[in-house]
Amino acid sequence: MTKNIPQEHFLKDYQSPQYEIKSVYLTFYLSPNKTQVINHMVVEAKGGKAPLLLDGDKSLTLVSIKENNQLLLKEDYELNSESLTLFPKSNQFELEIVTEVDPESNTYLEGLYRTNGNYCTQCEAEGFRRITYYMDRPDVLSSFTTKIVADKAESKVLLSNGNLIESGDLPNNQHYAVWEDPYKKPCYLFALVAGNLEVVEDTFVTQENREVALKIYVEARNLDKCEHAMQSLKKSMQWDEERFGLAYDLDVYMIVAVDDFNMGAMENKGLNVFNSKYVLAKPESATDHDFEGIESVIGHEYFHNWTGNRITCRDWFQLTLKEGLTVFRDQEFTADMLSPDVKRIEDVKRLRNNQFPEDAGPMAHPIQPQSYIEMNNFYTMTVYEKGAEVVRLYHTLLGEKGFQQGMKRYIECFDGQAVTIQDFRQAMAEANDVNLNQMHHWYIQPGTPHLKVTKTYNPITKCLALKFSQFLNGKQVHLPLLIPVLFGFMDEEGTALPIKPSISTKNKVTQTEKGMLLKVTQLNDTFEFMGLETEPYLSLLRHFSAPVSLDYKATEEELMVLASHDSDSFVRWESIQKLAMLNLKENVIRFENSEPFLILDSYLNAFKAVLEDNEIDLALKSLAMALPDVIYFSEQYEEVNMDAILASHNFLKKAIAEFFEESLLETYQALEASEKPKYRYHKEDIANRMLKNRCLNYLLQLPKHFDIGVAQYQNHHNMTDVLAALEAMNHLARVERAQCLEDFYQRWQSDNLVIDKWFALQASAQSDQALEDVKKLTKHPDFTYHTPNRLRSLLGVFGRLNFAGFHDKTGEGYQFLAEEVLKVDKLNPQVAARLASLFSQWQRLAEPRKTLMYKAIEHIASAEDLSKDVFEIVSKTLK
Ligand code: 0A1
Ligand code: ZN
Repeated sequence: MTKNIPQEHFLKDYQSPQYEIKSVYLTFYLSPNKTQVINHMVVEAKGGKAPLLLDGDKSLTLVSIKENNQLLLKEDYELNSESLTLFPKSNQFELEIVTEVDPESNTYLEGLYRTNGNYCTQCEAEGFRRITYYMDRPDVLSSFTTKIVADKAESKVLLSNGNLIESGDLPNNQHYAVWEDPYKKPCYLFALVAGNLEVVEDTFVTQENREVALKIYVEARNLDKCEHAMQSLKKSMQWDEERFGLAYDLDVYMIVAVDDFNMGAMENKGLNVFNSKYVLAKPESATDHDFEGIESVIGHEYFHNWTGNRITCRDWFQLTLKEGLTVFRDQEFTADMLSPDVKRIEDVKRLRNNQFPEDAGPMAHPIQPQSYIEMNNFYTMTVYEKGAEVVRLYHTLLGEKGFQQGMKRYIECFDGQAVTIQDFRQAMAEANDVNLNQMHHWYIQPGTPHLKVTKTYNPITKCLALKFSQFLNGKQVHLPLLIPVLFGFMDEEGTALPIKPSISTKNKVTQTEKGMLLKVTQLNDTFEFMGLETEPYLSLLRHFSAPVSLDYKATEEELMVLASHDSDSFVRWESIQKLAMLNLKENVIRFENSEPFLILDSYLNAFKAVLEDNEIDLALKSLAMALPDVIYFSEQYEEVNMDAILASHNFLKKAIAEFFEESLLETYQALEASEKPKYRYHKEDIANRMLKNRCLNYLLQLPKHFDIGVAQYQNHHNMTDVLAALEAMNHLARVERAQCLEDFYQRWQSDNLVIDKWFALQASAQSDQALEDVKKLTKHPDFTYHTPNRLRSLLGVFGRLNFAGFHDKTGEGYQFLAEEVLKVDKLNPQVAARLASLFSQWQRLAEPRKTLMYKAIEHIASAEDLSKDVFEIVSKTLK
């Protein structure tokens, strides 16, 4: 373990900055191994005569410092590996700091780095300090001008934030460009890109009649894959005007796609840098899922221009202020572009599979973390996705109109400022003249709330009492949460029953645009309803109206009625998933008692009803036919018996295939025959492919249908169908699978994003060979430790999705990944930390895996010179 324990930062210690940086003029002399950065600032003390502390990093080489043109001597300042402290002589002064950096050796991909020979930057959260000494904190807003000087042949294109104000040639085959950003911004939104890139251009005219030049910069070989990204950008701009009344505020919007990027994309003002995965697509090489990802990430970064850039965060503990809100906005955007019901279910699945485990594990934190060692570790599913669910609570409580009034006020009050989550809530409350103070409890407490519901029906008084009890982390000692529950009642036939709250309940129940809503505000809260002739079935948490785990013991009959008749598609989907879960859990017990598995009639009947329903949307049908994911299934247990869980899951999947073979085949063939030959990114076509490929996946559980998979692989030219065929074949080590994989590799060898899929397929194949195969693949010529996408597609997928291989009983899967984490940590701590978090569930695993995984984490923890990133994850995991 690192000898010096890294420093922890606390929200409670926040202090406003003592200095203002009025303006900053940066000059970059680009060179692969020695780039010089001249940082000229106009600084003003805000009162007092405190020392000026500038953040820095060990990767910086300090060349010189001048205060009001006077060169400072070593004794005039204090320098260490993380900061530079100055003792200014006056209240307003100019500071010129010259540093050198080495972009070529920057494998962390933070600060200024090189990717395929081009220069780019990543400054969020604290990367700007790897470029120059600065007050690297989001509440220091300044006016930036950037001059870039570079070799003409090496860097044809020179880009930074804002507007190009000057450019020209220089001696020695050099040229330059000067960019000026008219909006003040924190340094995390700074960007620079330079290199030999090509551009795809279009324009958009805003509602304010501003003509905006839209430019997507890519490497020449990718020019044919930008059409969808451009369309997505235009749709985002249009949508934000229509739904939020927000228009773009510069004359140019630039997107740059790079292959080496730690995250999805970055919202730098006017110059977004994207992981190429979220820009590049053509039907032959990208799936429906990829197309949807691009539309949503382009939307996300664009929406940040208002929620993040124009109004930013006071400090990094407020991250969910911009991220929760912007994810909510991108979710709504996708819902409006495609199908709202499908999107809602997909988002709930994502939350349950990824965020719920995080919130139940050793890294659990509130959406407003109270402390961190390495901020990059807090770009989490909790801050983003649970944060978005909390923003959605405001939306559910206030309605679309009230929410938009709140947004309007938020922007009027705080434009151009760095603010807090309280400021956002205040705007929402004031604009609607309501008190929302209780909402704060969602921000400061970790854990997925459990909402237990007990129903008491009195056949004489015809009265129903519903008692809601909130639990957090197993206890009832927390600050009570405000939990909005959309709900309905129905009879045994599935007919909706009237909702008549008693006098005492009336003010806690309202009719909203999303349906009837009750508000749970106490740890124990009871609601009474009158005039119910029979005991009703309960439809609760419609639309998944709060990010909670609902604990209501519905009967199988109740679930069957809800699954086919509820008016809310989320509840219909949820009910059939619950029936599947009952079946899966029953078989876990049977596995443990060495009894034969069974398939429950209730699930069979519900599945049959869905499969035979010709009215429902095909995408919803496909979602309803899917089994709960293994991750969510294992989340149901305090002690996870991996063998039992996998056996039960595999059994039920195969049993469904056997039971419904004929019908699945018929559906598959009909959809295959009706599929349009030309690919369209359109919701009906997507739904068709989704259902068809769901059927295919079941059918290939039966080896006799393997040929259908091979035929689909050979006959289709869109990646959605090609990849679905490979995925369906992936669980059987048959020669045809190997041949298709080889063919796929040969065909796509030169396309990095497709080769990522090729690695991911093999990394997720559940076979006895899995671990050996993955080990071998780390030696493959196309494997590289320098590209995060490649690391994620091989190592990330193996640890997250290869249950058989990673959780191999010998513990070798754990050891292997631990070694890989240590290798990656030397090059890219951010990615290493994400891989290290794959060990977070060790405490819940049944022996022998628990001890084996513990040992692997200990092995990481005992290494010399761990990064702060990995140190924080493993030390918290071992606690
Ligand atoms: N703000 C970006 C995500 C992002 C965060 C950190 C990064 O590097 C450490 C990169 C990107 C977003 O929400 O899209
Ligand atoms: Zn974001």
